[in-house]
Amino acid sequence: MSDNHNTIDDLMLENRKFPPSAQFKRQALVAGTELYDEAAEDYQGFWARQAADLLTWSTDWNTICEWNLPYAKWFLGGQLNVSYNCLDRHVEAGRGDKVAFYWEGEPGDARVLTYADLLDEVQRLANALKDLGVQRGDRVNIYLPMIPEAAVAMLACARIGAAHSVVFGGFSAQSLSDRINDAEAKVLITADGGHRRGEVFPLKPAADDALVSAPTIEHVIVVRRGGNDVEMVTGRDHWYHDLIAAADPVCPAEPMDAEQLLFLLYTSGTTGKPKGIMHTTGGYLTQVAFTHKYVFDLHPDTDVFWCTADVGWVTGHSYIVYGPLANGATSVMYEGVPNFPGNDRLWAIIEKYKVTKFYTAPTAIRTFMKWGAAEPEKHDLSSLRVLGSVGEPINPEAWMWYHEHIGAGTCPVVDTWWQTETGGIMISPLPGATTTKPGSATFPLPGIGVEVVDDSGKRVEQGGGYLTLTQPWPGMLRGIWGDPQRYFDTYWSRYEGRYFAGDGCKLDDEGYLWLLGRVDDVMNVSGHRISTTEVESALVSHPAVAEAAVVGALDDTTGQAIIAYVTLRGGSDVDIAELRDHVATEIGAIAKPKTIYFTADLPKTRSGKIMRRLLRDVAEGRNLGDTTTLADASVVGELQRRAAEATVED
Ligand code: 7RM
Repeated sequence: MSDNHNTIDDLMLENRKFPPSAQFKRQALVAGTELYDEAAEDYQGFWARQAADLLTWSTDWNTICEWNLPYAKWFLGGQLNVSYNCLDRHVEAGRGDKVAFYWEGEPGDARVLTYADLLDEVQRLANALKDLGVQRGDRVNIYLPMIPEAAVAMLACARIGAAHSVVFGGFSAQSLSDRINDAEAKVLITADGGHRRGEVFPLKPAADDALVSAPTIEHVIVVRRGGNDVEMVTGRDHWYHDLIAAADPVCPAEPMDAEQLLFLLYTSGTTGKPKGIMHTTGGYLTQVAFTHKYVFDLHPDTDVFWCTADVGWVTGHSYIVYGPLANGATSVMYEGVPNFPGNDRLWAIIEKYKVTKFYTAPTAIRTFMKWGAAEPEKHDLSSLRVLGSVGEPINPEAWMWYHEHIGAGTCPVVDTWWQTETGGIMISPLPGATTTKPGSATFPLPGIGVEVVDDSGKRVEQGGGYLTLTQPWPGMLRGIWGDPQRYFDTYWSRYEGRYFAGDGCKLDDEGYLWLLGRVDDVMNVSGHRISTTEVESALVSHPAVAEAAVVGALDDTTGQAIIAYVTLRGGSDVDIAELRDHVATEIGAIAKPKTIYFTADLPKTRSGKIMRRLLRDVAEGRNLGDTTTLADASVVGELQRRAAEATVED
């Protein structure tokens, strides 16, 4: 435990280590320290070499990085086109027939799109957008299911220099209109509906509702996917297939300045209105191409890459669309949920397409644990080579389960830490070079500067603290759309000269980084600052537990008391006293939950992150705040009812 009570206590000890196998190392792009050494010498020169090696520029830059805190500009004077880099250059090099996407619809239909197919459709849509009056610098909103047209729409915008703003298809009409209005978008690209959990969910009706209060939208392009009835407003609404059929097939990619706005992506944050995170062209594409290649040890001729995120999240932007396509990779894109028609759908897809690199979220892994190892055992997963994790801290037991039951004990697991704001992966193992420890994202990637600091900003060498980034990186956000003050306040005001990520983090005795969750979630029990992640990991290390969410609730005696919500693995049973003792044994009596509730589900955001703020509201008997970002609002109602009952029993 750390003696420094101004930071976060370091409670959990995890000793298992997994070096890359000799066999993996032999074929790996990086098996030694060469990239780290090069970047340590000169990080800007390192990124410049990546930009030159991985991308095709129409004009060379004259300045690698101009850094006026908090604003960075990368590759100034340089010009390139993102859509050219993702499509044309691969086709020009004779790889037009290579598969870009194996797309799998939820009902079982499938499409195969080559690089040539994508290029053709992107050029047509780009021309259609121009015909509708979209110009360089305009914003286009995208509100689509997980269909190839989502990638086409993003690339068509990039081709003509319009910034896209993708809104997750599960968000409400209100969320959509808020985001359209903030961005003042001219065009909306949506669909009639999509398939989810065996049903068609309507999108166009929600878009119509949003448009009642979104006056900047002049035209709406509608993809037919759900087959549900929709109303089309004459003059405003156009079927995608009609526009594509009529469009001029040739739309040359125009060079864009490296700092041209590529997209806005809104993140909700904990309070206030969503922030439009700004990403630009050259630096962003450099970082996503670099990280996709090296973190996943990409062998583009043989790999089939699958990132299970939705394109509505940054993970989908960077590792379904821009990273894989810039690298000329073959990817899988899947429309639906992991349990339709059965709990083995993802494993069936891996077997069908012989997926080699699989990238998913801890929330999904813990759900697979709950469903049991018999599901993946029904399928041949022997094509897999690397497994990735992103979105939340991965508990050591979930890491082990992933490694053993999905990766057959042989695939390296890369736990990748990053944010919407960072654009691409920042902290991660390189699978051929890094000895991993279950639950640790290990080390910053080459070219990335990370330091853990205490409350006063003093560097922590070992133990808990706050994660900061010490130097600009190419994919960093360029600001918050329309709100420079909020940009400075949120990220650059807490520690002078550093980016504050908002995450707790500890360093172990070998310099490994262990992410501890959002600092807003850190608990204070009798003056000990305890991370929710560590108590959750202790709970998940009990064989009966699949998933746990831990919060600090106000307590007269201890300041805050630890309340745990626990989901059991299929067929398991355990009593509360045993679980409390288990936590005490794993990390110490101070971290023993005062109360444990068993629950079939936990409240999560639509991207799968546990919403501890709501659980705190429940535990402290408050009315719930904003629940609009919840994936399933019924979950908290049930927990509230039981919290009320428990209070009566007390
Ligand atoms: C990519 C993404 C960002 C927040 C971030 C963390 C958490 C993401 C990890 C992680 C521990 C990880 N973008 N987070 N990855 N925590 N280990 N490997 O998720 O903007 O939606 O969220 O997610 O708290 O700050 S995001």
